[in-house]
Amino acid sequence: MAVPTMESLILQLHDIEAVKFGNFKLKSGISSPIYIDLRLIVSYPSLLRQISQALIKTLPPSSVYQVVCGVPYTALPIATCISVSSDIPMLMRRKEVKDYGTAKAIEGAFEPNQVCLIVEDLVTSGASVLETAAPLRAAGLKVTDAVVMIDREQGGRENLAENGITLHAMVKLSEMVSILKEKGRISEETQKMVMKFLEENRKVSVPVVPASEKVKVRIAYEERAKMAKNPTGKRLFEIMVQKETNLCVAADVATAAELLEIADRVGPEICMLKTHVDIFPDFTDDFGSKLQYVMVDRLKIAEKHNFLIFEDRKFADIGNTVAMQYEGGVFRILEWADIVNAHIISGPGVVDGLKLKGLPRGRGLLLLAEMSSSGNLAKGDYTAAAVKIAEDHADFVIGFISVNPASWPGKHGNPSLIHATPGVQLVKGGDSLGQQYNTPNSVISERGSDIIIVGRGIIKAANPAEAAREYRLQGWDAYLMDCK
Ligand code: S5P
Repeated sequence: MAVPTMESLILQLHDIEAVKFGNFKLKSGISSPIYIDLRLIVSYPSLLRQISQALIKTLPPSSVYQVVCGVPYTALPIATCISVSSDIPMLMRRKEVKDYGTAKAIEGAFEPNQVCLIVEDLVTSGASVLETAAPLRAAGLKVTDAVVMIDREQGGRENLAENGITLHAMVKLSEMVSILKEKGRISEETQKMVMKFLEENRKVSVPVVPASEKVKVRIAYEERAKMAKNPTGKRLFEIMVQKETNLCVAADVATAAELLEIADRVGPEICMLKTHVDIFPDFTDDFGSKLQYVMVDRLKIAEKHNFLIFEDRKFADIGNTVAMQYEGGVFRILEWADIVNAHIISGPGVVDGLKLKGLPRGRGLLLLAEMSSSGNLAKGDYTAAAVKIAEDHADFVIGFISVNPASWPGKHGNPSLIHATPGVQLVKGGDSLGQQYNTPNSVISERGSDIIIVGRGIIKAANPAEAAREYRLQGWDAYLMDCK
């Protein structure tokens, strides 16, 4: 079957009202004289088929790719058509990763290092293509090219190129508008309005953050290392700079042996390893001697890779009790954890109690100022109280567990204090027990945090070391972008 002409495709899109002219409010809040809704094409199978053929023809003949993946949702049927007609297998990226079932971000069969072509309907900033490329790359696939029906010419091509992806567009928005004008579908006035709109909105940055929400330019971590009053807080900033990482892995694995293994594998990528030692069956009284052995070994791994150990104990009792819990019991946390954390529900005494034991050893404390789980109560005045307690104990408190520090009054707050944020995966989503996930870029850039804490996104990945590397690169890039 002959490949349809561009002109005929555009006229058909106009016929079915997938392209409309008027005054439309876009998701970003701006008003646009043109609105494109390509979801409609599923109702016109012949047009869908023609578009898929035209997209394949858009690629240079030398293109080599072993799999295709559509950006959910609009491009899924287009990718399916390309896959079926060219006999090239398809992959699907889950838009939201749930924690039940296999919890995979990518569905389908593939081999590492295979080249995956991304298919998209419309590119504005390129953010959604990048959101699909990230989990594909984390799974070991190579993403070098994206093919798209319409390029809105608003910076997507450049943003993608910066991330190693060449954009191939079937048609540019300006070309499409001029064809519609030539064919008498729109007036010259409308054409001018659209062109003016395009000119005025030439560059949409990635990610699309409303200017009013954007956090101020950051103070570099090396500067903040100098400001830190606590030696562990200072060291943490220094390690982040030396290793170019703001990644903390939450090593919530089943046994101490697995913890040691994962620590060694992800060690080069992280500034901090977060543990929950009370998960491990070998960390009971019965396993006292073994515990000691594991502790010694673990410290060796931490030294080898230069990261800090953060036991996520979430102390919450009165000062006297937490001091005993910190030092004693089976776990003897004070002996080996550089950093612990505490809820402030019991008031500032919890910090006094932990400080009594921790400060002489040069340890540091993070306060839970916000939480990532849905329906949690750590907000408003509670968060403000955590900030006040931290300021009052800046010799021992090194920072916060926070979720959206950019929304706090005073935004980043005291730059000597660090923000670490859990609930991070490569795609937004949640688990079946209330956990809520944001992407590394959103956490660092939009939410103004310093450290991404990633658990299952890394430890459940087929290759945790590679996944850790991907998270590290994304977290670090987001930080560098904000420093500019
Ligand atoms: O609010 C919080 C605070 C913490 S420390 N929400 C959290 O999820 N955490 C911890 O971060 C949680 O205990 C777990 O160890 C990790 C998140 O793991 P993931 O598998 O959901 O990434």
